[in-house]
Amino acid sequence: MIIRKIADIIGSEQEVVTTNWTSRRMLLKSDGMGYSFHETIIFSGTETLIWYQNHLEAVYCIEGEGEVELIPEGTCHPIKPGTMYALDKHDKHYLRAKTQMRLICVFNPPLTGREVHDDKGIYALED
Ligand code: 9YT
Repeated sequence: MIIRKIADIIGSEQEVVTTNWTSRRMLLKSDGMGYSFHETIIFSGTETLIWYQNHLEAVYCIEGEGEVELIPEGTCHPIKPGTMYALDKHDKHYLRAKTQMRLICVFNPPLTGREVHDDKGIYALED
């Protein structure tokens, strides 16, 4: 069994901080679960271009408000506590945070640890 506490992840190698968000990566590829599991904080007022061409991601909002806009369709979906979205088709989108948002995120294949978006919003596959 693996037991981890968010307080031990914050500020460690398993937290990745960017301009728009911070990602506390609680389970990674090396843990052997077949997925990675993160708590992500999206900073208030930010807009992030995301296009996970190499990963599937499910996102569950537990705090804050924002929206997802699909590209190029322009369809917008409000995100608030209790809403989950799953990027089952490698959907390109903008994630906008009206307030700070706390999201629980699961990635398949699992992240290895230090991934950040490239200029197209993609996480590279590290192997
Ligand atoms: C919702 C989303 O994908 N935000 C970007 C960060 C990502 N969740 C991560 O690496 O934890």
